[in-house]
Amino acid sequence: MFTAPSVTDIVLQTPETQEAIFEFVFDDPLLASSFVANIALAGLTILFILALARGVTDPRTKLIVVSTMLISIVSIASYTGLTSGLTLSFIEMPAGHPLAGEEVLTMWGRYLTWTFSTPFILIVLGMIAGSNLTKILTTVSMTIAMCVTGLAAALTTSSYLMRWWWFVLSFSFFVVIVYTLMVDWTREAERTGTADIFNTLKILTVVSWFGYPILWALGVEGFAVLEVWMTSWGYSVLDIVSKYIVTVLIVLYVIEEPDTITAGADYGSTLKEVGVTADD
Ligand code: RET
Repeated sequence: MFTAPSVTDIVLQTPETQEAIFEFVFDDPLLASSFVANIALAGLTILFILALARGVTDPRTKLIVVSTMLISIVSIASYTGLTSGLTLSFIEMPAGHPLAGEEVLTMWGRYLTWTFSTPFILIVLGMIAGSNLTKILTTVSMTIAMCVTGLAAALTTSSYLMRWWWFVLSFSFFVVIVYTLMVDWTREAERTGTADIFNTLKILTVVSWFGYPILWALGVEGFAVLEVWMTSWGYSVLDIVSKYIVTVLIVLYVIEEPDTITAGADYGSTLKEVGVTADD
């Protein structure tokens, strides 16, 4: 039988306003600083790239440099979304979840924006390994699939089992990425002559990327062992390694324009022999 909702029901069911979430974030200095620190670091990384890569002339090197810059550009947008309360929500966890029935803060904007940042990381790593378009596009598709299914895992409130099923789907895409990095691109980097730098980047990437599903599982999205600010700082620290540290190492390597990276003046040109002229 239908019963009219009481005033308190309506108040409880009204979604938190963006302003209320914004205030919630800034009432928790640990949470707010985990966002703001990353905006600052992403900005510094962009300035670092601009300062160091100014003189780069080779088009393939430029493509790598621009891709590294896009990682931090996406990051600024991502953390601005979180800081402003736009990409955060309180959602009610389903039965079976350790916090079942409670409203928990989910930072779903993170999973959404990784969809746009992780492809650039993989494009750069694939190019440094000297891989081909097929493998680069495969890993890019896999990471997009991983992030979108990760987003679905975080936002599913109908069933605890379905949340973990999304997690399993997302993890299976992740396995393909790890395999490509550890096997295919490692072999290709040896052939290309970039094994030294590639192996360093690969270890930093694989180790830090494994941290993300671990945090998801331990944080409020999964077993809820960690508090929200801990999960948030965890992701922020992983971002520092997987994005800014990796970017700095890449830029320091490619600005010397070694033969292992460059591909000639007409690389990527869409017209025959046009690329050989200066492009500025
Ligand atoms: C999720 C949960 C579902 C299972 C898996 C995950 C993996 C996430 C990863 C994220 C990497 C993000 C990076 C961001 C940089 O901007 C979605 C947490 C496997 C690996 C590097």
